[in-house]
Amino acid sequence: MICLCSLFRLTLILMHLLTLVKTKNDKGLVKLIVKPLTETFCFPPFAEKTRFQYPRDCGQIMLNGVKASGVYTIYINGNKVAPLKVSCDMDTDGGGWLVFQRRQNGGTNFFRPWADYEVGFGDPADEFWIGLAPLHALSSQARYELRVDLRDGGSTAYGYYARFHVGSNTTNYLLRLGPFLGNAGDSLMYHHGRVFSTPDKDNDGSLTNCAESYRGGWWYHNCHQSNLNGRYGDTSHSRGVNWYSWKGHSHSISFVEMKMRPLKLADLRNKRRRKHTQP
Ligand SMILES: [Ca+2]
Repeated sequence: MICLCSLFRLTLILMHLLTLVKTKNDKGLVKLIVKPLTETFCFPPFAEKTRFQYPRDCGQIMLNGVKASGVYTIYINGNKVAPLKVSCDMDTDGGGWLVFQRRQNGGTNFFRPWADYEVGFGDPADEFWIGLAPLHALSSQARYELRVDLRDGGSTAYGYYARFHVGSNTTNYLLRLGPFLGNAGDSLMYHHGRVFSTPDKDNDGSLTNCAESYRGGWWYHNCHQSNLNGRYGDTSHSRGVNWYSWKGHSHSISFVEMKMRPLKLADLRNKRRRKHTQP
């Protein structure tokens, strides 16, 4: 019979057996490191495969090997004490998109005060607005691109902006955009450089209260070419979920998603694509 003392000795020997492990650092350089045998064989799936233990966006979740769209936990600025549940779109145009707004059934009220728009509301698995404060923090982590996906009556369209940033609360969440691409027409650049308004906080460029008149919170100017937080299903002029260059001001679009992705992720993908297509 093996005594307890022998078992203890055997365990100690195993723990001190070391193995050489080949790893890659962020720059892709291969290096050899020495690890205890126990670590190598007992806990490799998490320690070796998860590149970002506290992913800051859906791009890093994708780089961790996640391929399915869904709700995941991120940590803005890698801050592990502040987890945030977000919706990731891993299917559209290569994936890695963090969805920050969705309309799809009218079940969530978007005619809300400043305080709600600031912190966010709704359900990331259904209709929601992530919040202006998280949007500022998220879009300040790196350089981001923006995509707006629209769907209505079996047809789809999208708008893409090569840069997306939302300022801090001291700027009233000023919107900054880069050049447009897409087949929906550009109905957001009109709002570039504008600040956010809600029914109870009129920061727009009009004598009237745009948010009150058009039933949502937005970067209203005088007043809008897009109103993606407008009243779901409302076909009266400018009040519904509008994207003027696709469906005009009197059509409320039935499905909308707004999403952001780090530009660096697209660069990485393009580099890989170029590498694979080179003769
Ligand atoms: Ca006004």
